[in-house]
Amino acid sequence: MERNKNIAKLREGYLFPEINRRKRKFLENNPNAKIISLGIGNTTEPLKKHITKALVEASTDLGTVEGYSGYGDEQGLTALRDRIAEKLYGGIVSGEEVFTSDGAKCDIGRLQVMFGNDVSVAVQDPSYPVYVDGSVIIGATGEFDDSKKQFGKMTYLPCTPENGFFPDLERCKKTDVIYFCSPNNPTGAVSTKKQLKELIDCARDNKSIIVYDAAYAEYITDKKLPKTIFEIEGARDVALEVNSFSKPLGFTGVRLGWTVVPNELTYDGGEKVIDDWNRVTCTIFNGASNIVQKAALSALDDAGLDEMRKTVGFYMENAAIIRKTLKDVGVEVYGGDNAPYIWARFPGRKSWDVFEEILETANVVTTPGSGFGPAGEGFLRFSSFGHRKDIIEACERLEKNLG
Ligand code: PL4
Repeated sequence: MERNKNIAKLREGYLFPEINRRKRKFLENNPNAKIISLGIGNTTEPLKKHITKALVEASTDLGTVEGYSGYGDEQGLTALRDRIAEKLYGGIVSGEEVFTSDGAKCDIGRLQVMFGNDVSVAVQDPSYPVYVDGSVIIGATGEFDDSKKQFGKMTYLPCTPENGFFPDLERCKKTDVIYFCSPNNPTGAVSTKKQLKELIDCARDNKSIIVYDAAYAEYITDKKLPKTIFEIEGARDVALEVNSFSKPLGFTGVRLGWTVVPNELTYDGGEKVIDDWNRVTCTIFNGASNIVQKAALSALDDAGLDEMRKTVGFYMENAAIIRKTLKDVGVEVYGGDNAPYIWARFPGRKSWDVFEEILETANVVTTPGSGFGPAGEGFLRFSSFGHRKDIIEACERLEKNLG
């Protein structure tokens, strides 16, 4: 058979494996180099006691007649759906609107399958590559325009220091699906309530659906900033939200996320999106792990929530260290105060060139901003996920080599 033509349209490799490829190549030539990664946003700290105990207990239960369970509901464990709605959304969404899953990234892929390829799509530029690359795979983006470094049928919404990382919404007036991430990966910017209201009004006026990615919501410490789009009036009519335990709990390898689809969200013809999401979920997904879902219930009791705050607090201290180091050596930095990413500008330079230079001189891996979209050119993303000693050493090396 012939290869799916859309796969051939994907640019180079997927960003994160490409970073690992370059790191491996560097190590082949410099086998003694002690590389520290501030690149991929991958959690490093061990799970905390309360959640580990819950995972062990849930596993042990499976070895008993009374505790064994096979396939569960595709939509997720009812008790967990209810607890997410109560503890993380303060009851502004209902448990029936929460669908648990094996992660936010996987849900984004399934949402793309649900929307199909006959939709127009807008993304923040820069943005998490899955929104664009997943849309490419299903054939919703048109051809890649090399001169503009973007796909022809896709609307890119530049988010730069100059516009306070909030896009000009005039540009997405004719789009069906708008991917919007806050706290943002990679810029670390968090949209205000007022900005989200503008986005919601724009979506309502243009009959767009917002896919709101809140994977870093727990990193918001400023009480004035919204943790979920559903805090904003009108959101239930135009938005759905993907979220994840990966970053607040260290579940990157354990895998557990969820998507909230409000009952009011409909297509132009009045059909309910939640019904389609239910249908897609039941058809191509078999439910999140029963062990992990049972354990996640404990993550949302008082002791679990306290552990979650500590995990987030640890990585945010790392973020403060990285941010200060870069600032002190004169680099223009953004993010890192309500998000685990620091977005650093290197004027007049190509992102991959600065990536290579820092890899060679400081043996520190970063993520090149251009990998997140054309507006990311000239920037690097620094991730705060790392052991404290590695963060401190990486910062000492950066100070020496960038200073
Ligand atoms: C590397 C905005 C990281 N191989 O773990 P999940 O699937 O629940 O959540 C993934 C996710 C969803 N939404 C946003 C994200 O930033 C992420 C994770 N991104 C990064 O460094 O940007 C991990 C990337 C991983 C990947 O491709 O996702």
